Amino acid sequence: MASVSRVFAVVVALMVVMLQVSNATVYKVGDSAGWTTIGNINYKEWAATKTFHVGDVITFVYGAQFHNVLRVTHAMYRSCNASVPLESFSTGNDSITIKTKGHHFFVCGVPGHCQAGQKVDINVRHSLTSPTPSALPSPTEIAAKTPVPSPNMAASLKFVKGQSSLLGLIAIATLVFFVSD
Ligand SMILES: *[C@@H]1O[C@H](CO)[C@@H](O)[C@H](O)[C@H]1NC(C)=O
Ligand SMILES: *[C@@H]1O[C@H](CO)[C@@H](O)[C@H](O)[C@H]1NC(C)=O
Ligand SMILES: [Cu+2]
Repeated sequence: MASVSRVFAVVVALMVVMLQVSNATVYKVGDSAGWTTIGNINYKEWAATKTFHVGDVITFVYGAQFHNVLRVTHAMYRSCNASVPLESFSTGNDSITIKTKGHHFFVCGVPGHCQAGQKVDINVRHSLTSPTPSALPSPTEIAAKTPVPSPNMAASLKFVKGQSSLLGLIAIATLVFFVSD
């Protein structure tokens, strides 16, 4: 009987960890319109409706013969002068993982396009803020059912979020070790 509840606890903990690890959201810039000058897409408005987090993926989809993606400084973003970009992308389907908090400025480097509004500011205000899914028990609830001290459990789960899946696996391994003694 005890082993059944142990297995259940491990499975639930595993699901929580996996959910936390796979919490990264993929955002397609401009949604269905993509990265374009057609239709006067307001990328400022587009970005304003999103809450970006570290680990999220920003995807630019566009015709590679018409546009490109340049990561630039704030000054370059403001002045639309991308003559010396920090990074450049040109496949037409560029996925960029956001690794730090703060502003990430992107413009199209084709003459006139940035001026026409093909520029976006991805602002990550917080790194670890998405809520835990409410359908599942909270990490502290699980901790109460296992011999793992609860503050450490909650802290480690929070730490795992936004980190690599390797850390998730380490957390699972640690859990299994404690639960199966
Ligand atoms: C754009 O920036 C570069 C490097 O900062 C500078 O040399 C150039 O004069 C600028 N061009 C314009 C049009 O402001
Ligand atoms: C862009 O690449 C992703 C995989 O990285 C793929 O799933 C998606 O279908 C591609 N989109 C287009 C429009 O090519
Ligand atoms: Cu362009």
